[in-house]
Amino acid sequence: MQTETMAKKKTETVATKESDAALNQELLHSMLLQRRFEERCAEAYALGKIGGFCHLYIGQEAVSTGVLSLLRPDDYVITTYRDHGQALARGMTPRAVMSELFGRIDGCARGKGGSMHMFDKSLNFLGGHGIVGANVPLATGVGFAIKYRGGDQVCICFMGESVVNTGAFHEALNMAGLWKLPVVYVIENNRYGMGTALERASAIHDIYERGASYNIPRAMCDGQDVFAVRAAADEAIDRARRESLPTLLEVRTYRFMGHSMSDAVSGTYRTKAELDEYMKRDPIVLLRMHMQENGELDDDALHKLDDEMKAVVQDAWDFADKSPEPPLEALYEDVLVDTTSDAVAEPALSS
Ligand SMILES: Cc1ncc(C[n+]2csc(CCOP(=O)(O)OP(=O)(O)O)c2C)c(N)n1
Ligand SMILES: [Mg+2]
Repeated sequence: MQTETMAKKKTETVATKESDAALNQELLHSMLLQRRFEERCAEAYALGKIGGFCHLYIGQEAVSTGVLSLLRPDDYVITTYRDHGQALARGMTPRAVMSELFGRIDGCARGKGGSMHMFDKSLNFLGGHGIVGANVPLATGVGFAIKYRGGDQVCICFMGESVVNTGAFHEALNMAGLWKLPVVYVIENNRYGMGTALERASAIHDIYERGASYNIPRAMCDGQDVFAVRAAADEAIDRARRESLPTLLEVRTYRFMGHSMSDAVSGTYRTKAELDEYMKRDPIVLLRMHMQENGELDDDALHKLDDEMKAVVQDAWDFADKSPEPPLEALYEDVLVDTTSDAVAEPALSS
């Protein structure tokens, strides 16, 4: 979700942003919506209302909110299967996201995509992709299309840290470096790829350094601090928009839930003590405390906002519950697109 306040403040300094109560309120709103939404997803999954895979984003909300709060409506976003939070932060309605999770016809992909395939063309939100690394070449292609058409949009490509060990990542970053494409590759380093710790899978632990191989500007920031994410993302987005240059941005974060709903919260690959330590830096608590210390938020306002978010999510649940399942014939629809049809508009060559 990008509001006027968020856009207006995007070029100001972090110090200015930190003291901006209205902006902070919007950031808190965005992050709290994602958190309350996904807590109910876990409940719905346990009740069998959501089928298939379901990967929660809880703990990483400062990344989606921090980055996407800086975008223009005509920019592009592409992501992985851990996509509910980003879909909401980009402005998809909780009703459309919940209906998709419930496999219902009012979902963004008419209930046929499910948790891993959130998509909204009107928001230039290009998924939701289940194959690790598959969205990275697509993002490079979007960056190429922007440049070819002479536009000044930016493409944000979210991925987990495991992606940097796939071949597609290297091919795509090489092309982005070579052709100077306006893509910000955001690595959400939550330290684990399923049950495998980064240190067991990667020869390099400072992942952002991988950008050096392709002469791509690179940076790293704290993913639990929404202001730090915004500051780093702002620089990368500006570089893409003004100079048409890619950035590899590593954001260090942590997931508070298991890899997916079929994985225990701490499991055998990480200890409860480690999880507890990271949970002390809950991004929502950090922002809330900052606002409380600055006198921007009191207990009443916090409870009111929280109640509002819970009501919005309850409304999404009720709406999804009432939405019909797609009919059987729908299986044959939306499979192939006729690219020769007049219905497909010719791409504009300039913005
Ligand atoms: C090509 C491919 N190989 C394996 C998988 C199975 N898989 C799903 S998620 C995942 C781990 C990805 O970890 P990471 O990129 O760090 O993202 P995170 O889940 O931590 O957000 C794997 C191996 C897959 N989906 N695609
Ligand atoms: Mg990971």
